[in-house]
Amino acid sequence: MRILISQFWSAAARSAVSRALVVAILLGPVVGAMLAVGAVAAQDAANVITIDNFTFTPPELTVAVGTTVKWVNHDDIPHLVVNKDKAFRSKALDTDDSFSYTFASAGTFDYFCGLHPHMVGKVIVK
Ligand SMILES: [Cu+2]
Repeated sequence: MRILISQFWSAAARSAVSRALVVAILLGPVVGAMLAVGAVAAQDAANVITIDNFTFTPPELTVAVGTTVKWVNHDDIPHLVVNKDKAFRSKALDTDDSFSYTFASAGTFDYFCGLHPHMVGKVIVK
């Protein structure tokens, strides 16, 4: 096996082109995995509501039934996420804390901040 590998490498070393090819083959799965992780992160980002400067962004989010929505507080003061109809209620979220809720049924879910009720948002589940 060791001989096979060294033969492989000495053959690959003959030209920069084949070296590059070997690197590409070896890195392929790594790059693929990174792209896959990036895709998942992008998908998750679509279901994230950020709290910044006393504002929920986006103020209205439409998702499919079964989607988990995550709220992240970027303010340096605490906020809460409270559903008007009591389907969900977070604890006080400090800076960079998050709260997630999975919407198991369709409907319109109005919510507000339990500490600052003028902060409002809406999740529409279809
Ligand atoms: Cu608040």
